Amino acid sequence: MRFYVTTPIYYVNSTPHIGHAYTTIAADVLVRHHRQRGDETFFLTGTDEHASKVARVAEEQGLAPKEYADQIVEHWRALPERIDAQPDFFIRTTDEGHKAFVQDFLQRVYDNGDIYEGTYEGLYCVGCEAFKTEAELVDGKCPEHEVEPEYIREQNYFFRLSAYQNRLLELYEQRPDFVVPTFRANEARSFIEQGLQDFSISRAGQPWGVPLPWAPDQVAYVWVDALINYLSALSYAREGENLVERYWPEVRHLLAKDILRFHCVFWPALLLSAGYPVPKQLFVHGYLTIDQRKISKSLGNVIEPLDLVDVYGADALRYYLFRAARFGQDGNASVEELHERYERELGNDLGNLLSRLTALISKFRDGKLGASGGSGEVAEAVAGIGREVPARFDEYDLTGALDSIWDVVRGLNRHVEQTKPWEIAKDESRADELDRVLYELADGLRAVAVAISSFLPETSARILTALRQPADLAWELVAPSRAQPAEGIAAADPLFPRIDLPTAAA
Ligand code: ME8
Repeated sequence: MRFYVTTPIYYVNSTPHIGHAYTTIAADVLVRHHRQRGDETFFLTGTDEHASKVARVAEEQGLAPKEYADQIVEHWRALPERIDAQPDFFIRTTDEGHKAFVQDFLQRVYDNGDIYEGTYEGLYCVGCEAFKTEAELVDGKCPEHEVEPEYIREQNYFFRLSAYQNRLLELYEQRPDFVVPTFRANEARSFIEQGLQDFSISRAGQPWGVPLPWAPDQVAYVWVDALINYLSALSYAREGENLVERYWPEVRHLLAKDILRFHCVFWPALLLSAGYPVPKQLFVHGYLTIDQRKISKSLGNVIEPLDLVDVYGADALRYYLFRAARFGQDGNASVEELHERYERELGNDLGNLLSRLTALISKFRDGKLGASGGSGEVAEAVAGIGREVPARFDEYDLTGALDSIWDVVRGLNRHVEQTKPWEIAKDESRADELDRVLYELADGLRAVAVAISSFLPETSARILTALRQPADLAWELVAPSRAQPAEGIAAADPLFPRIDLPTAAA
């Protein structure tokens, strides 16, 4: 199996915030999980640079747009590493390889007769980088950015989106899981059913962008330029190789609901026109809010995700974001809740389990773990997540995957309380029983470490090391009785040490 996942490419008019980290982490969790299943994976993220708002910020700073982008892109390049994400390629829309591909793509659409010249007269929201109709405004303002759009009149080129209405409806008819969750597919479909208007695919008024091959005095509309990244990257990410055939048919786009129409309507139509297959699947997640407001650069209401990572570590943030909201739905995140879950779920449920278990093995068995069969409750629970978690992942239900794994973590803690290894240890005649109980617990925690590794890569490795188990993360190992006999197990340091609630970040 092949699995190619993308994040939106982010605007460089500002620096990354937790909302961007959210999608990038989700993509990384998915990709790591699929690698565990033995899939051949590719993970793409990057930056969208040819926006008018980028040119404007550059001008405010007295820099040429490219000069400005070259500086700020370093913050974006640093994002994946700070949150322990491992993209295979980082695309910038200012890459020469991308620009050449965009020109080729647009030429194909042009040659297909889907582009015509016209006059655009109307409103444009620079925040959305989108043309707006009166009907989309609330009190004359863009509801997303809370600013009045600008009036534009210019001669430019239009894409015949209206000609694709029926083909798009057929696509949604034939592939009920083209867009997930289903309520998002319905949203896209009803937008299509209302009737599609042709849209402008070029801008005459601003020079920052990719010149149209047939009219180089105009640049490609930033959204068209940006969407093509998902395809263009495959053409030059690996020198001397074209990955388009290998990965394009397997692409899954991750995005939030703010950019649903561009991805679920405009993009498949552009691909059909240029003669490429439409994406395999799009997953549209909700917004993360703080105090019920969208965390957004334009509203000046921003949590700096890198700050939370400095305090709690990347693993804790990777975990918490899929607890704050059921992945897919909107949800509210707060530093207080992160702190509380860090202490209760990561520190107590998972961290203490490892500390207790390694202390017991060290104290009563001199750090040795013998081979012993596992059956019964713990083994069943482990076999259960071996089946259940991949099914959750196949539905992008990252929160459900965490729920399943956490049931086992809690079950293991209950098992410690019920079996009371420290009591068994008092009675020499129960030595075999103690061996069996310690093995069951260690084996269960080992399987949990493998299962949780896509969310908590660093913690997972620490647990396996503490239990003196191989670092192999193959999904087959999320099964009972796979713990290897081991020696030298010592009482482990806390996985999630106590932290003072940071006041600055709250
Ligand atoms: O739209 N909650 O870039 P962008 C959840 N350049 N996700 C959030 C979020 C929040 N509060 N804030 C941001 C663009 N995101 C275009 C995309 S793609 C061809 C071009 C995430 O910098 C989420 O994935 O505004 C959202 O769709 C994306 O960042 C928007 O990033």
